[in-house]
Amino acid sequence: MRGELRGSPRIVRVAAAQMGPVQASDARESVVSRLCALLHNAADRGAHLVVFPELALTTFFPRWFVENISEADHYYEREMPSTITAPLFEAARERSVGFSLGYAELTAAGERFNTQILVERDGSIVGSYRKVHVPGHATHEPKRKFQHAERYYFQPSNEGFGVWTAFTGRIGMMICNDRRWPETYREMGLQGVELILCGYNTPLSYLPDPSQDRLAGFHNTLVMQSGAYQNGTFVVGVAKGGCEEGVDSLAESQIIAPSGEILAKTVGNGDEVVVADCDLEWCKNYQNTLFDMDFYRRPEVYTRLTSQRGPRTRSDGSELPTTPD
Ligand code: CDV
Repeated sequence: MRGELRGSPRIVRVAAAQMGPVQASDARESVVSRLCALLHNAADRGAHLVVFPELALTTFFPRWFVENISEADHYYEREMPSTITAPLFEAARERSVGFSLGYAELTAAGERFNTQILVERDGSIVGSYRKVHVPGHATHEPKRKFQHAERYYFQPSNEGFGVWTAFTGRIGMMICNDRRWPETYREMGLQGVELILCGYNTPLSYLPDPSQDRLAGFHNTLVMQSGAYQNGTFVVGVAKGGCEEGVDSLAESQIIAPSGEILAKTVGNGDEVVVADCDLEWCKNYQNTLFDMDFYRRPEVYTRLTSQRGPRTRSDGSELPTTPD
């Protein structure tokens, strides 16, 4: 269904469907049942679109390193929908509710991506996004309490940030670490995005710099509220929170308006649904005034944004060597 929404033509009732932990021993079928229960809960509350977390079907397996990556193949999806995930697509069709879902993707060519899809209310996949900013490390770091080996398990996508016309608006996706980078939002802002969907798994303990631990919740809202306001778009951030395999992760799923205000936020760190009515017309208040990009932006003076990756100068003024691609 790609027609008008119930009620006002451009008000999308969005549900942030937060999940509590998924343990390694949890069968995929039981996780899909949990997702279906969350979707039905959202549908009962009149939602048009349900947003699930990053890597929603499995535990956050990059916390473990395996020498032979094929030992981790069972964490990846080779097709979507599959026999196991089909009930979620059927529930969506039956309730006429769309959804966005994050999962590990293993392509026929053997490529591994951290992926999120957008599914319309008729169960059809309208968009697929593969994570661009892949954090963590690519080799085993045995000194860590737990690994964050996303750069071993996933290749960074070169496809960039798509924006799809669906749910009567312009919908974009980003995954977890992407939300910390302003380029993510701007790439979509320049395509007229009105609603950005983001799943995340954010451990509360950031091993490279523990001084950031107490700020995990603050940084989460800081980046998503700024990205929303500076691009005049709704942002929906959805966590897989709670204690998963001994690692505590941030919850605090939230729906943010183009004004930067938080419209809804979860209170616990388990399976929980919060909803908000997102009037996509609200985006125009920002996109046609203060952030009228076509009128005010100065791309001719932003050349460094695409010509270099990081700073070229040290604090003493000396030049750094160029980082190879
Ligand atoms: N899954 C993630 O991308 N997690 C990252 C790490 C760095 C904690 C995040 O930005 O939240």
